Amino acid sequence: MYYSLKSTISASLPTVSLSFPGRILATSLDSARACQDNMPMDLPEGYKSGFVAVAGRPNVGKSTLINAYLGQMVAAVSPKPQTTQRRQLGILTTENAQVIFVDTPGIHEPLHSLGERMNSEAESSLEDSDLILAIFSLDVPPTEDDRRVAERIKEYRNKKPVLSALNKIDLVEADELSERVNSFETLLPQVEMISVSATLGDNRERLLERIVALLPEGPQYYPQDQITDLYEREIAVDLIRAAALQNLRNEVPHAIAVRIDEYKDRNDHGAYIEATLFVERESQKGIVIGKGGSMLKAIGTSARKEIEILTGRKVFLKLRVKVLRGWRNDPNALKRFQYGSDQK
Ligand SMILES: Nc1nc2c(ncn2[C@@H]2O[C@H](COP(=O)(O)OP(=O)(O)OP(=O)(O)O)[C@@H](O)[C@H]2O)c(=O)[nH]1
Ligand SMILES: [Mg+2]
Repeated sequence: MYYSLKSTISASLPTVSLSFPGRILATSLDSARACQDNMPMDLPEGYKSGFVAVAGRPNVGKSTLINAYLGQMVAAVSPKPQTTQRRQLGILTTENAQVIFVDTPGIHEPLHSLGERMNSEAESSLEDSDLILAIFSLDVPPTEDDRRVAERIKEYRNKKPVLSALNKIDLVEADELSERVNSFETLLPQVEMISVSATLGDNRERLLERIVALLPEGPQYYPQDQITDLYEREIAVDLIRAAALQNLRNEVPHAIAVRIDEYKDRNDHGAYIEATLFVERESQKGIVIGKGGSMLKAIGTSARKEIEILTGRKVFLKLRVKVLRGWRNDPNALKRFQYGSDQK
């Protein structure tokens, strides 16, 4: 089931979704565009729509901003970098516009094949989008990864509108603000930059107005109550991973992949989920399980709470841990965990 505001959307899905049972709605942004024939056409004149690639280094708040616009958590968020590992849509439909945010993995210096795939996933979203929203974070001066992001985005400046959000304005001292803003302005000269706080809401509305203003006129690509292109179980994978990121302190978290083994409805009110956390080494398995199973229990509890909020129903979640040596450099494993494999 796609996750939507109604959460029981299946009856109102467009015919196109039925031809991809169990799959992501749009395998590419172009195929989403091709869906438009199935959409209602009674839109006001001048209706705006399009795909907004939300790009930036890891941890700047891309997913947080998208969740804030949607008014609920559809994209996993955590204080650790590289939380988002694959492209995900966040679809905001208003009376005047349909803004399709494309949440992308943070662009960074890759250390393994998984990192390379994450970067290329982000890059293809830049290419396919109608508008690029470059996100930087004001809490620290520009980093190497910020420069990398700026260089990539510069290539598109003459091809499509580019807008930038300087996030986490709430974390900057007032007397440092203008100097900090300047340092980002020099990264992307001639690009309009708006300072925002994704969490507190400062300037969020203004940023959205500018996004809508820069989008082309167009149809509703998605039904108005659909808010993402991922299924509940795919979002659950991300939420379980984010819970592991939040609970584990050392380097283990990024070596974790999650596979859902069972996802069943339990009468009308609940869901039964079994999932496996794959780690790369035996020693990591011990850390993830924790003393007497305490860490795995903590991860399970926070993941279950998030999935319950997302789905609005009771969830029974059972987790186990297995070792899959070096999976981040194993093309077959990456394919199995669907990193970039079926979205290109
Ligand atoms: N104080 C403050 N924290 C924020 C703000 N926006 C995001 N954060 C925090 O920053 C951290 C990273 O947020 P994410 O949304 O996961 O960042 P991301 O850019 O999606 O990161 P990746 O998926 O790793 O690329 C989380 O702990 C958020 O709560 C903000 O405006 N102010
Ligand atoms: Mg993210």
